[in-house]
Amino acid sequence: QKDYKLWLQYNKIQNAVVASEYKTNLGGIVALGSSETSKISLAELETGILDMLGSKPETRSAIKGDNNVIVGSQPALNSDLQKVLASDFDKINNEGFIIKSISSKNKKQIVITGKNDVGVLYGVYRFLRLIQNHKSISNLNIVDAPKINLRVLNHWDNLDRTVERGYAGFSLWNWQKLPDFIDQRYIDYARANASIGINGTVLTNVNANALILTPQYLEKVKALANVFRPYGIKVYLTARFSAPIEIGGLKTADPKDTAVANWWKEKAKEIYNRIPDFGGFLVKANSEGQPGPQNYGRDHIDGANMLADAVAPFGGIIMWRAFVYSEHDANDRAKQAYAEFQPYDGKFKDNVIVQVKNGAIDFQPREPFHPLFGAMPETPLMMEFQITQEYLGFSTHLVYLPKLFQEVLEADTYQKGKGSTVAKVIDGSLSPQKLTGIAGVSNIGNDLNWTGHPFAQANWYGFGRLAWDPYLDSETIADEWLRSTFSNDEDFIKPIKTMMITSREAVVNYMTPLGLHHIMDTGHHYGPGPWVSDLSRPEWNPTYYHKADKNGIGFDRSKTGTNATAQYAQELEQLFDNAQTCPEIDLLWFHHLSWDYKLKNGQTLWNGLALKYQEGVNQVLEMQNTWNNSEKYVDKERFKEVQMLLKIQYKEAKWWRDACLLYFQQYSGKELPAGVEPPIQTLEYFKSLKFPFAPGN
Ligand code: BDP
Repeated sequence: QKDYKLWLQYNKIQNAVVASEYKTNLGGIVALGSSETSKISLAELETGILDMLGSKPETRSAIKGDNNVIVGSQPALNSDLQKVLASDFDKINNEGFIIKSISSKNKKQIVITGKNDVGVLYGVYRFLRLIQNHKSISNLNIVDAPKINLRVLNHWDNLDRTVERGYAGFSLWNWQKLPDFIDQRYIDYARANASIGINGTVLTNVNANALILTPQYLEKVKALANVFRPYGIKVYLTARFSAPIEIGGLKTADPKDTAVANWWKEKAKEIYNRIPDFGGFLVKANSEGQPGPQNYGRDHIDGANMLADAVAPFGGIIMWRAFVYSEHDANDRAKQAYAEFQPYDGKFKDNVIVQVKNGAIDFQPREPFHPLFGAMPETPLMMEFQITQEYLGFSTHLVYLPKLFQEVLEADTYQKGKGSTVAKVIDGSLSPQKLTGIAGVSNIGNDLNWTGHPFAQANWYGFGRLAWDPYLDSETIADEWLRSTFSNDEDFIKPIKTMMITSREAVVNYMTPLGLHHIMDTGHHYGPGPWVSDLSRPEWNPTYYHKADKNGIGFDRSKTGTNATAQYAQELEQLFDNAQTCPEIDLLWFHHLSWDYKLKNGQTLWNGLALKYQEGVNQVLEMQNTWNNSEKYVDKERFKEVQMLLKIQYKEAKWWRDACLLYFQQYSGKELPAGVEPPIQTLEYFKSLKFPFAPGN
């Protein structure tokens, strides 16, 4: 099946001119090094070239003749090569690589190297991608290295193999059969991740189960770590804060209790005995009912630092999440993480990194960047994106997320003046940090195509690419992905790339335009539910977020409201505070405005909102047309799949539009403007729809 191969299709190159350049340059392979990782590099290069060119280059044991690809790490290169590449090596870190055409003794060669074997492996994947994308390899000079240290997937996978917010089947980890049975999928998973530079995986759900820390499960984790290691991937686990009680037999999990601290120290030792390169723990504490230090009157610093001490002797780290909000603070959920964490700046141990979601609420189709970015200069902050589409149509809707990720990374925090982008916060260039990191909540499951929607593979791919280089353009990433996954035909690439890029704004338009947020139906977060108002916690209700009434709509977070704007740098505070200067994409995030409020284009807010919903629907229709025109470039199976999914997306975009507009219309009391299609069903009908078995709940 084609989609199983992800972006590593290695399609046979049909264009003879293109192929001949490659054949000329790829006379032989000289592979230096004998580690597991080196073997993977060589095997990948051989299959990649064989599949794409139809013949395998000669394997040469020494550099003989010309047109060789020399693959090996810096220490494995001969002294001549080391000298020639010395200044390039100075430019890269441990995971970087160099791909360079060189002439030595009048002989042309291509060298793929790095400081260690994993760097070389990354170089091999980059090199193969050049060929996949039909780029010239005649005169190469690529020196590249990741800008962020920790590039990790967060699997919200439970031990029973269900996946929280997972829409691509069950968990890949077959705990029942581990450690003795190694599913080929584990290897294919590691390979796919290595090909985009992902170097860590948190195997378990942030809503953690302490059992994973018992010896029986640690044996299984060790087996996975052994599979992933040669691909440069470290394993991490989530630590349930109450584990000392649940599996340790202690009476408390108080971080200031010596027995508790010792229990974690022993646990760390036990883990590192099995997995010497274990990455560390990811912790969700005192958040949505998870236990944490506050259960014992302690704070996040006490909790994080106690765990940090346990893993520090082994080089481990703690990723401590800042996703906290309390039901007892009715004021504004968007302010709570900042209010609680900002004062902790500079107080965590060196091996703690604080993991912050991209926005202050929760992975919405659009949120302004989280105000903590740039506001904790003395603390390493790690970005948390959600690759799985909890609030963006699951694996049914085509939404190209790198566009969203890029918007956040490019956002200017102004914390050190203009140009203080979020990307610079997380790569440690704004305020130097030893630890830097980025996490993506995985969208991977055991579906044959890994991610449910064939185009959701692009979100996994794009996350990896941006984790490597947060300054990349999402359009360039889409281009690479399409060429590697489908076809190099320009007549295919151009429209489909546009379709991908548009898809992000389309979902915002048909779900939550103009800054609306969290109006998804309860629990599953799939369809619209702006009417929901009866949940036990106020901030779980959509009505809490849109605040529609006859006077208008939107959440006043300006200084006349909750003053959440004050959590941003002054430049932004001023900008956001005033509805006239607030970017319209975030208007109702920051302001409650009357239905007659005039938008920049002269439309009333009601008309503008309605037209945005319609625009979203139109955009999906356009996406459908674009895809239908691409039939001749795509294999039957994937073509059909995407076609069916887009059809559902179109139907559901209309559902969103109709349900939301009918609901808001009760308050605005106004007619739909010209250009907005009349709803097909009644509000009562939309309210009656229930989804008790929606996946991932
Ligand atoms: C929310 C999800 C919930 C997660 C939580 C988290 O609805 O399933 O457990 O975030 O990130 O988006 O901890």
